[in-house]
Formats: sequence, structure tokens, C-alpha cells
Amino acid sequence: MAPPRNIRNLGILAHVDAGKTTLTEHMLFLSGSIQSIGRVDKGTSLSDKLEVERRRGISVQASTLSFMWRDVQFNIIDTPGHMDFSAEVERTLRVLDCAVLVLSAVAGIQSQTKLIWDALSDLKIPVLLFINKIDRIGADSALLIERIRDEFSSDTVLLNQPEREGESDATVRDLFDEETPDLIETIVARDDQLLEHYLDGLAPSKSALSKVLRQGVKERQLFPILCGSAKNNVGTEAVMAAIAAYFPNAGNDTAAPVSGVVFKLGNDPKAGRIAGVRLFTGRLKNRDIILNYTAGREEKITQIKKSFKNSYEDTGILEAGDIGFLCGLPDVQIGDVLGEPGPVPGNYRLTEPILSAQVMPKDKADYALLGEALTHLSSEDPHLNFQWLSEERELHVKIMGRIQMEILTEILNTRFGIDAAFSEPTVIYKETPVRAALGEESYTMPKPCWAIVKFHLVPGPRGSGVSYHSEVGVNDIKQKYQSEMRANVHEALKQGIKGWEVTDLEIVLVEGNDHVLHSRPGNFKLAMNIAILKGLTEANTALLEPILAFRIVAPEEYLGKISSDIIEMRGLFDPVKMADGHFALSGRFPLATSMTYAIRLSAITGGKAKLSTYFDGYELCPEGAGVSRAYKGISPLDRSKYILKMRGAITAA
Ligand SMILES: Nc1nc2c(ncn2[C@@H]2O[C@H](COP(=O)(O)OP(=O)(O)OP(=O)(O)O)[C@@H](O)[C@H]2O)c(=O)[nH]1
Ligand SMILES: [Mg+2]
Repeated sequence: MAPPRNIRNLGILAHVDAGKTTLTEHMLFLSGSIQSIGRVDKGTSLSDKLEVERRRGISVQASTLSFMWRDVQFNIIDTPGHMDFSAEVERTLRVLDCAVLVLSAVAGIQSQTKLIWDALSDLKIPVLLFINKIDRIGADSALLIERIRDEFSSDTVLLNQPEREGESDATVRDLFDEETPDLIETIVARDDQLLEHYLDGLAPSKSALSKVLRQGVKERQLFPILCGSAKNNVGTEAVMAAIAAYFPNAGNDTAAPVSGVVFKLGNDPKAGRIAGVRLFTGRLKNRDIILNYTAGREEKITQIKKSFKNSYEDTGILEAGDIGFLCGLPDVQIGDVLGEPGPVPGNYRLTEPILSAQVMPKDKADYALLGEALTHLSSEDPHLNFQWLSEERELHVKIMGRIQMEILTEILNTRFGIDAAFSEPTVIYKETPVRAALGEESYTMPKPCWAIVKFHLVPGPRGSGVSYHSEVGVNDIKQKYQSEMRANVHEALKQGIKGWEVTDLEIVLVEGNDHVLHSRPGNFKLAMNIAILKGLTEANTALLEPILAFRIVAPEEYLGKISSDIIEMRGLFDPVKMADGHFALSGRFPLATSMTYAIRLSAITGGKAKLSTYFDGYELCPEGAGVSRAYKGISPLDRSKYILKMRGAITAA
């Protein structure tokens, strides 16, 4: 029998432009997978394979690349750093066992870096930090390490150190090899026995140090830091060696039943839809029939591939711990669990789209084609939440920002051959009940129909989302109707009385009954939708607005102007930090008031300020500041028309 494989499922994560793709490219080269090193700036790197990625030198999609190095199999996922594409990072987080967080020695910690660090902490994923770009003027790894210790963790282990930092020929000194006292002391402090020996004057062996380090990394007690210059291939091999030596091996439980999750949908010109899958346990072969647990159906795998050098190659087999690509699942969706759900970790919510835009074809004749293309893109990126409003002939998507709109425009053009334009994006507000209230509905006419329901709506704490439960027994409302309502909660709250999704509330079914003869499937859903909107009218709702966390670094002389801008935008900030003639300001401001601030800031400071932001939750909107909108479609509050429409839909179905 073949020995168990040694697999690292590894994410390369960072803020935009930190050098993730460059690092990935060099690792591929060092592994012998490619014969020459591609360059992001020349559009020749392997992970930026989309046409728009190559032209713009920015990653838009997460790319999976597998290769062998020494006896270790690397499955690397190179993720995009721009906040507009955070959804790609989010989908990747579910399948990682370890991560390299890349930082730029020049740009330092950015908002996006902090967001990713927090996500990795929540998910307990071991991390190695790579401080890149030590060859650039202004590189200051010592300052950055101080900040990392301050803001992320003090349990860092510096494995190498830059020499001639800030010069184009900057290089590194291996501190582990040299066994410097600092390094030894950080590591032995984690192991009582080693520490005792060390204090007695006994130097620990390298392998003993490695062992403690490996254990510490796995348990997130220690975070190795390596410095380098990915572009000049400095420190890159040390990153690979550290990945192989200190990161955990993915499980090898091939004997257990199949359990996996779909984290990515790709399109191959030849093979059609390809599903990226992380297998946690079991083994899959070509032509295996598997249960799609989420969809509740069985499907036949036609071909299993792996992504070597970013082209898919047939392997015919996928084993526990590994990442592969399955063909033959035409209706599979992102997030679908294959086989047993037990070993699959939950989905992590990193971000959510906070802008909405309408997409319009330049040529009206492309309308249906555009709708289909957006349906397709929305299955690859469910955050787009594509809505096709057929009555209004409108196509709406949710997005993260303007760069994403530009990229989508290009993708629609190059991949689908459609010329399309986006409307000016608008802020997605939400609404929440102001006070507790009851909402009821008796839908008993015209027969046949019967659904009587009464809900108690109770406001919940900010960020709590929606919870639902029923206090009505199955003697009053049969289980199947109760299930119908439970499944309908999301739908019922899609549009509140101000036209936005309703959140942060508890819904309790407190009374109601069905009728042995007259109740029909769909009756309770209809009654629930009316009752909930009546309840919301009774409670009244307040608008919630998306808030961004920001970080601004700029020359001192702009502090007065910038801080007064932030106050004007209804923002708040933490105490200012000054260093080297610059200040750093962190805080939060509403999206609605800051949408064009990046451009304004650049104009004010002549491009000398850096602003980074990320979505940081919804907050109550001050009176008069938000925007309500009309209900799209026929509102359940327009009761008679709504009932007619719903009955029509039921007869039509
Ligand atoms: N001087 C210098 N430039 C680097 C280094 N690493 C990367 N770069 C440059 O930095 C830019 C961004 O590099 P990428 O590898 O695309 O960065 P990324 O993190 O993949 O960027 P996104 O995926 O778009 O977030 C490119 O112009 C690279 O050539 C380095 O070590 N030194
Ligand atoms: Mg990249």
C-alpha cells in the first residue's frame, strides 16, 4: 500500500498588491512545475489567468494550484486581495488547513489584513506571516513586526532577518540555522522540559526546536515570521520549507465514508462546469455515484481532475485531505455538501455585498442573453444575488464595490460577448422593527383555502440576524404547514415596509390553525407574508446602514482636514498614532457618506494618503439619513391584489 500522503491545503492571503501571486509563482517555479517565472505586470503569471487579471495585474479569482515539493503535496489557493473580491476569500476559508498571510514591508498592516487575521483566528487556522518587498525603498520590517506583535499576536517567532533592507539587492539571514538566542528562547519557553534544560545550560537540538515549533504553530500558540522579496526570489524557498516543516498534514482518513464540500465553480471550455471540492474523508473515483447531501439527490462523477499549473489534468481519483475538481455535476452549487455532512466545517461569513446596481445591455436585443449570463455568474458567486425582475424588465445584482463592477463588465464582454453597463451603485440598507408587535392574518376566503396565523415580532440586538420559532402545536397547525412557514422566513423578510430586507428580530408563531378540508399547500406562506408585513407596520421599522471600518495613513499636515472630513461624514475614530511625519487614523464611517472619499482624499493630499476600508456591520441610521424605497412587485399589504397574484402563481405552477 502507498504510504499516507503528506498534504498541505494552504491559502495565500493578504491585502491587495502585497505579492501573493508573485510568491505563488515562485513557489511553482521552485517546485519544478514551471520552467520560467511569470510576472504579474506582464500578464504571464499562472494564477492570474483571466484576461482581465492579466491586463490589470490584479487577482480577481482564487486560483488553486497543486504541486509536489520534496515529499509534500502543496494545494495552494492564491486569493485576490482587493476588498471587492472578498467573497472569493470567504469561499476559500472553508477548505484551508493553514495560511500564509503576506504583508508588504512598505505598506504595512491594512484594513483588509486585519479582517483576514480575525477570520483566521476565529477559524483557528495556523498562520505563517511573510513580510514581502524588503527590497523596496521605505521597507521597514522591524516596525512592521512591532505592529504585528501589537495588533495581532505577541507570540511570533522571527525565522529570518533582512539584510540591506530597502536596497534592490536586499537578502535574508536565516536565524533558525544560526540558532540565535532570541529564537531559541521564544521556542523553548513553550516546552517545560526544554526550558529547564536550557536554563541548565543545555542547548536544545534543532529537531527538538522544530518539534516544539510545529506543535506551537498547529495550536496557534506560535506564529512564524519570514521576510523576503518574492519578486527577487529571496526568502521564498524558506516559506516552502516552513510550510512543509511546521504546518499540519491534512487528514488521510480514506476508509471513512465520503465527506466533502464544493467551494468553487469553474468553467472549462472542454469539460463544462467543474466543481472544486475539498474532500475531508473517504475516496472518490471516476464514475462514482455520490450523494449531494445539500440538494438531496445522487449524482454521477464523470471525471476527477486536479489543477496542476492551473490547467486541469485527469487524475481519476480524489482522496481524503485533498482538493480536486469534479466534472459531471451540472446543477451543483457552491457550498453543496457531498456525502456525510459531519466532517465539513461551517461556512464563514467574511463579508457581504453592501451595494446594489442595475445591469443594462447596451443593445436591447441582448437582454435575455445578459439575464442568462448573470444567472451563470451568480451561481459561481452567490453573493451577486442576481435578481431578474421580469415585470420591470430589470436585472439587479449586489456588489462589493466599483472595481468589481468594472471587472464584471469586462467578464460579460470577454466571456459572454455582451456589451453591458452598470447603473450608479446604491447603498443596500436594511430595516429592523422599532418595538415588539403582533401581526395576524386570517386567509379563509375565497375557498378552497385556510390559514390563520398570528406572529409576535420582537426586536433583537444589533447583528443578531433573524430567529424563528413556533409556540403552536401540530394539533392546531400540521407539521407540513409549520415547515412551510419555517422555510419561508427569509422570503417573508426580503422586503419590509421601507422596501429593504428586515433583520435583527425574533419571530414567534403564537397562534393559528389549519382546516382539515380547506387548507392547501401555499396557504400558510401567503398568510405569513401578509401577517408579517402587518406586524412590521404595527411595530414600525428603522433603517440600518452599512458601516465601513477604515484606516488612513497620510502626512501630518493633513490631519486637521481629514479628521474634520470624517466627523462631517458622521464617522468616529480612535486616538491618532503619529510616526515619521505621518499619522495613522483608524475608525468607522457610514458607507453612504464615504462612497467617493477615496477620490476626494487623493485630490486633497495629492495622492499622498492611503485609505483602506472593509465592511464592519450594519448600524442604526440617524433619522432622515437613510433612503426608503417602494416595494418591488405587489406588496402583501395590498391584500386583495396580493392574494390574487399568489393564487395565480399557484394555479400557473
Ligand atoms: N519590489 C517588489 N515588488 C514586488 C514584490 N513582490 C511583488 N511585487 C510587485 O507588486 C505588485 C503586486 O504583486 P502581486 O503578486 O500581483 O500581488 P497580489 O498580492 O497577488 O495582488 P492581488 O492579487 O491583486 O491582491 C506587482 O507589481 C509585483 O511585481 C517584491 O518582493 N518586491
Ligand atoms: Mg494576486
